[in-house]
Amino acid sequence: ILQLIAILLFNNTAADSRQEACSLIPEAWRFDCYPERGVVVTKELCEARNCCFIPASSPASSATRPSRRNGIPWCFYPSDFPSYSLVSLNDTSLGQKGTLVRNVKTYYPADILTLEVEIRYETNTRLRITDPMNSRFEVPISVPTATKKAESPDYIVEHSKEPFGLRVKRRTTGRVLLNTTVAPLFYADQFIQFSTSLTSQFIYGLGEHRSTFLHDVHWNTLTMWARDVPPMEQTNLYGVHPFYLAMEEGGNAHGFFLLNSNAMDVALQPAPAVTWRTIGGILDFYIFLGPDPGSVIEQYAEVIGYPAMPIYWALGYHLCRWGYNTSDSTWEVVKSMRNYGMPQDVQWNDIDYMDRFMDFTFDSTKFATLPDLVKDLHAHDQRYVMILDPGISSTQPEGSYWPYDEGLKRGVFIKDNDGKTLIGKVWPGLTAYPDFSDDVTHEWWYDNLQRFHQKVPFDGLWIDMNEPSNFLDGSTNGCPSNSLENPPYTPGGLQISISVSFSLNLLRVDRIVLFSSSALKRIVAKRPFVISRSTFPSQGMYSGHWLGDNRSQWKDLYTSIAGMLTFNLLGIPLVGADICGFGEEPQEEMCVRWTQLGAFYPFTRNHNAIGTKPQDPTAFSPLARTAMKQALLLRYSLFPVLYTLFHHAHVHGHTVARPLMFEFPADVRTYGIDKQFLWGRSLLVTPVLDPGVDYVDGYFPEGLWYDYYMGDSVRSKGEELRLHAPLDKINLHLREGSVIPTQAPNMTLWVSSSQPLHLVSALSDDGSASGDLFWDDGESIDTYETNQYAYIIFSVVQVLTLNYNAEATYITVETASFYGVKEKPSRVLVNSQDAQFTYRTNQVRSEVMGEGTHTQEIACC
Ligand SMILES: *[C@@H]1O[C@H](CO)[C@@H](O)[C@H](O)[C@H]1NC(C)=O
Ligand SMILES: *[C@@H]1O[C@H](CO)[C@@H](O)[C@H](O)[C@H]1NC(C)=O
Ligand SMILES: *[C@@H]1O[C@H](CO)[C@@H](O)[C@H](O)[C@H]1NC(C)=O
Ligand SMILES: *[C@@H]1O[C@H](CO)[C@@H](O)[C@H](O)[C@H]1NC(C)=O
Ligand SMILES: CC(=O)N[C@H]1CO[C@H](CO)[C@@H](O)[C@@H]1O
Repeated sequence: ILQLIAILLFNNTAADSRQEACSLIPEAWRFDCYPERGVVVTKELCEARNCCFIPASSPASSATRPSRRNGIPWCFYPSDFPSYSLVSLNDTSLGQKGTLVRNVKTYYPADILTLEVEIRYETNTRLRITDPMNSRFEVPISVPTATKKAESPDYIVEHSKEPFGLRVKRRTTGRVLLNTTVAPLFYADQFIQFSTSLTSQFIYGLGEHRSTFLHDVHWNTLTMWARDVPPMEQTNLYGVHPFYLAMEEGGNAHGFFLLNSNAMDVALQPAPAVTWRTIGGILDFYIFLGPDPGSVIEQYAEVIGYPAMPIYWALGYHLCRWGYNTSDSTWEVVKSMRNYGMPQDVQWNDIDYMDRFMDFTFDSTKFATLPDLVKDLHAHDQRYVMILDPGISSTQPEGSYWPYDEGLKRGVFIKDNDGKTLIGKVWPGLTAYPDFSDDVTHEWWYDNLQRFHQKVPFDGLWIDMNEPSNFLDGSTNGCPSNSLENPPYTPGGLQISISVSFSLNLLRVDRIVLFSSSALKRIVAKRPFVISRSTFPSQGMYSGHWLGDNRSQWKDLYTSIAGMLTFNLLGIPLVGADICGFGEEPQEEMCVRWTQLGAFYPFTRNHNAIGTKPQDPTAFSPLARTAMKQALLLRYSLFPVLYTLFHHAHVHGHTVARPLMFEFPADVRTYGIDKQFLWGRSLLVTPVLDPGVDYVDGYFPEGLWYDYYMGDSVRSKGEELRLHAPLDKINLHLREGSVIPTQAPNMTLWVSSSQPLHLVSALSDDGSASGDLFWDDGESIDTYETNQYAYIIFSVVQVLTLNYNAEATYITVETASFYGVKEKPSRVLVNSQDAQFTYRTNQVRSEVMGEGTHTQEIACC
């Protein structure tokens, strides 16, 4: 008996001290040991995992997360939870290679007990940590390979052996960018998990989600698994981008990229810390050292691939809707746009053009005049884009539908476990899905596009439903029952049909987009234009993106800015939301405000759902129409600026639509801003996002800012200013020290882009400014790579000087304006000759034409 009591006492003491150790872990640092959803985690369940159980004092608030209070997990890892240990570590030519061993199995099936880890010092600003030994699935995108260890890396890598953990520090500041010791590492066949502390609560990226630009770290789990669903909060959407940008103290920034395409959860918690939890693939990640936010994105682009240089008309105004119903009614809208002098470069069709929603067909009665419409568009220097979905109708009589018959013959369709063509369901009814991982499919896709192009000479492609979407749960045969279909852990707030989408989604690299882009390139022999709904890292090399099926609501107008900025971080700068909203009907005022903001989306398209009233600019009152026209003309006049920004995205990985924090990383007040943004470094856009107001509040970082229209200046100490914003105005400001090239706008970019330049210089206090222009024929492939482009650098130091390469001599400058000129100058000289000029307070405007075909120097002020 005595012995027994002693044992009981001893046990109690152990339990007590365990409990005490658990309670010492601060709430913000509790890493969830029971992330499975829909489970009420009891003490028994939790302790079966050897985890700490501390229920919150007040009852659980949410029915869907029954074991948390305000998100704080009740069941969390103790600090001595078993993990891997490092048993050897050797130097390699690129860094180090180590072996990790786990002695205690976890509660997930198929633990991988021995792992290798390779630490590659790839460049001074890029560290890669990967698993070199595995024979598991790896994402098939090509990434740069380093051949020798970086000589003076900006980072220091440290490790702990038992339990194994890695720490990465910034050399200059000692700041810990990564510390994986904060929670145990799991590496089972279908459950891989690791955590790290974060440098701050300022974390961005992790697309695609409907959220603010700055993520909330208060127990916020973001799921990634491409999925066809109208954007809602707290759920996985069309795109998968396991990348974040994080801020450090003092304005430094770094990036983290997990190269993994399986379904995953990314759980943020206020420590601040993050947990990555994926159900397949390998651990393979990068850290980018920046040190400023823009450099982080450049370093990320170097790995995933630089964005494509868009064909010029991609940057014009696009008009689309679902429910035009006939080619003639589509044509009517195009004509109406022309009648009102409304800029439009591209007309689109949604699925209505198809014969019973089948790819590579058009309805021969309702869309009989489609080929003529496309000819007419071309005759007006306009372009045509139509939708295509990956699903191919599988129910047509043999011999009547070439895409399916030929696809079967060539074996391009995905097969089920029994080797039969897997049949799902999309718009045309039952469908087969092409296997886009296969090169045979590539050629078949090209043949289909080529055959259709002979009937309807389209100019670009809109790829929809490529998550891929499937209206069935699984296939016509349901879902097979195996471990892939029933993983031990299922990421996601909503039930995900892992089933068939697993095999379709496994590759998760949108090869349909790659195939469409390369086929288009062969067919039209110009830069391909492809817009895709589903996205993955590296896709910016081939396509742009629209933000999906949003609604005509003020809130969606606002969240579109976050979506646009996030995709600029993710290497897909050609992005925009459906202007005026896709679902529901917009109020006129909102549609005007949305068109004004949309004029500053890198990709600007108005699109509307079926069964709703028309929302193209000509459908509104003269007042609204005029305001929309003004906004679009403004965009067209700024085309040289936008085109040059895309050049820098293509060549350097710069963002186009840019968060303020990128230009002012030392100013913490810019970190959360997602109601304003910049084009490049110097054009500040402050849209109205609320109904019934004629003003807008905007934050102006410290410095001198000029009203774009009038040249009036404001000097900000870093403060919020109230701006006048009547319905026909979007506020636009030029940052001091910038020169931007503009052109007289017209109804198509083809016409306006042949106009001479008007230069606007916004002088800084010391009278200096600079800017540049990239220019080429707008459509040939690889003009930069083959030196077929003009490039001009504008710089003002008392004199505005133009430095240009030989290809630029045909470009003419018509006028030049200078903002910030305090006194009226007595003369303005162009290439040493007196020129005409006007002066208004703060602004000199000078005629330049007539001084020869091109200009080298304008001496003003
Ligand atoms: C490191 O070197 C030791 C001794 O040569 C060897 O046993 C071990 O397997 C090596 N480890 C790795 C990860 O290559
Ligand atoms: C890393 O995390 C562990 C566990 O929380 C902590 O003990 C350690 O101090 C951290 N290391 C650094 C360098 O921050
Ligand atoms: C197109 O058809 C839909 C559904 O049949 C209808 O609701 C809509 O009004 C039609 N649109 C036009 C422009 O005729
Ligand atoms: C387009 O250019 C033509 C010819 O120069 C001009 O008459 C017309 O007014 C311009 N259109 C717009 C919308 O500025
Ligand atoms: C329903 C909804 O809001 N959808 C999208 C609309 O556009 C914004 C930004 O574009 C997206 O973030 C939303 O997810």
